[in-house]
Amino acid sequence: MAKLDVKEIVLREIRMPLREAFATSSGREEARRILLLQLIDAQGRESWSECVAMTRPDYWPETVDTAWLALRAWIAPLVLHRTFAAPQEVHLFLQAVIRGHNMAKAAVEMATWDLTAQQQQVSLARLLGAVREKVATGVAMGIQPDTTTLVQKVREARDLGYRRIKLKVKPGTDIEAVAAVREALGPDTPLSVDANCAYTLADTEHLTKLDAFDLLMLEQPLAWNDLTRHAELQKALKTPICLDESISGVSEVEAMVTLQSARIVNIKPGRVGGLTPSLAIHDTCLAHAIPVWCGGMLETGIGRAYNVALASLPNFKLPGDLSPSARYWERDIVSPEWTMTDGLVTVPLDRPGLGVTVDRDRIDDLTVRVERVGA
Ligand code: OSB
Ligand code: MG
Repeated sequence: MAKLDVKEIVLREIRMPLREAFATSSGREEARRILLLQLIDAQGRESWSECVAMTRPDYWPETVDTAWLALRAWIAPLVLHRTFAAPQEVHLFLQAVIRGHNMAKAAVEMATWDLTAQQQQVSLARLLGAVREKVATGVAMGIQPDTTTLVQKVREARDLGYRRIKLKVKPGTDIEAVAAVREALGPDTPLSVDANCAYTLADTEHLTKLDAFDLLMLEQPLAWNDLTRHAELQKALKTPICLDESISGVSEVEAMVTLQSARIVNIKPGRVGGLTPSLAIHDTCLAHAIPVWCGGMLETGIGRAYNVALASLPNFKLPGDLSPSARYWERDIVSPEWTMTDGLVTVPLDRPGLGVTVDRDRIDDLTVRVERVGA
């Protein structure tokens, strides 16, 4: 078996304006600062990955700048001076020696999966255990200035074929907005809401009003570090709670199951520290009959490739936040760009590695800083 022998890690920051600003209960993003990695191994093979940390710590504690520091100062030096038998070993090692910094660790760990797929001449999806050639896609709709605009955007998204519509909500922009959207969509379109931690248990009675709209789920209503209160809230609600920010690994999933804090899990490989813990969460949830879906972080086509591969696994039973490139970007940094037909994205099963080619010229044009570690 080939070994993982990474000789150089290149950190690169690019800036990409979003086609449309994305507002949540906790922040607003107009242009993405994106940290990209290149890992180069002893044979000269190369893998690109994307660190999903954002500009500000309003979704998650890490940011582009803290991830850059963690990668340069601690993670890259540790990985560069060792040989690993497999990506799982990279994860175990990083997990053992560094607390937190999951998004920074994930960027390295995920690239080692791609390197392994390239060594074995298989697609990343097949290496992970793909069972489907197309994955269902939902759209995440940011908070809009008014309900009329929201309803119009939701109609457009539905007409594009999305298999599920998710609305960002916050106190004051919730029940009425959901009622208007449900009315416009009719009863058959799967609809969900995401609160990004904006409520407290004092809002329980208010949130029970959501039960009238047959929502697929209420995503992360309460604080990220509060499984106990989520269990209290879930007892009072018919609508299934889904956890996003609260799940940073298998142990939170186990606690969630014990406490009955939620019935659905959102997996973002960046948030949990990579694809190895994503697979472990996937399997744990499957064993407890808890469906999972793949979340999004407004990724470029590079991050999207990893998410699409992951979403091809059996327990990804609900549509993911896997919008095609054109939803976010004027022009993506991969070719072919990610597209969606009839609400489905095709999993590249038959190309080695990620299944897309990185557009280096485009990346060079967008780059604002580069740092090489280990060259
Ligand atoms: O809570 O799921 C979230 C985007 C950035 C940060 C957090 C979240 C999101 C999304 C997904 O809702 C948007 C997307 O990538 O399509
Ligand atoms: Mg979320």
